[in-house]
Amino acid sequence: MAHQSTQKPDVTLYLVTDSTGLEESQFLQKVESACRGGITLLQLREKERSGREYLELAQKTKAITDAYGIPLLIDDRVDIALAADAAGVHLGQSDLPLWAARKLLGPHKILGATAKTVEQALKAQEEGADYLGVGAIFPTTTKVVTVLTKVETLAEICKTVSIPVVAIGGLNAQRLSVLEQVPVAGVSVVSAIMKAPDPEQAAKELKERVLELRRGCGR
Ligand code: TZP
Ligand code: MG
Repeated sequence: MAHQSTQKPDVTLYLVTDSTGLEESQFLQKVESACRGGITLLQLREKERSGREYLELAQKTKAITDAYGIPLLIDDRVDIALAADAAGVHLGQSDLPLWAARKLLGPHKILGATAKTVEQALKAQEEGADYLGVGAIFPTTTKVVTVLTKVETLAEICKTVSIPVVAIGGLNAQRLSVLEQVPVAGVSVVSAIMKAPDPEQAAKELKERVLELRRGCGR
């Protein structure tokens, strides 16, 4: 059995970024606004940049998240995470296997994994994942290849694993009510913050809602 990281990420409100259609300065402003609004974790998610561009944006993003004490994770790319000295990576089912990522990253970095079934969730936990992203719970307008995950499956995963589980996909403040009674550790969003007119305010509202939900489950 692989080991989880020595770091325990706070996944309460987890922003996954999308810089599509934004000038770099606009993007970084949104990131900073979300940080002010109280996000607890940030994943830089870039699918179309070269390695060099991805690293440059990671360094600029990290300058902001560091100032707010928010860990920065990198989607897909262990090399970029290491070069930028990010807090860790998020890996999907077709990225590097978790054991290989852990081997490269060492014991202190955060390893997140996508899981859509109880089997995948258990395997990821076994391989040392520190948290699981589960979804898409609702159809999403963010560019992603994904299938929907039932709320019942999400609940089953939460009951089965001991690492934190985060719901993702089409979630916003209104839709969070589907998670009442589902013991998720947190919620992950892209559009609800990145496309909000005021990301700071959107993050504040979402965080309040997530904390309320968790209290509803006695956590
Ligand atoms: N993985 C599953 S759904 C999704 C990812 C990266 C995108 C979620 O984006 P949004 O805008 O919060 O629906
Ligand atoms: Mg991936």
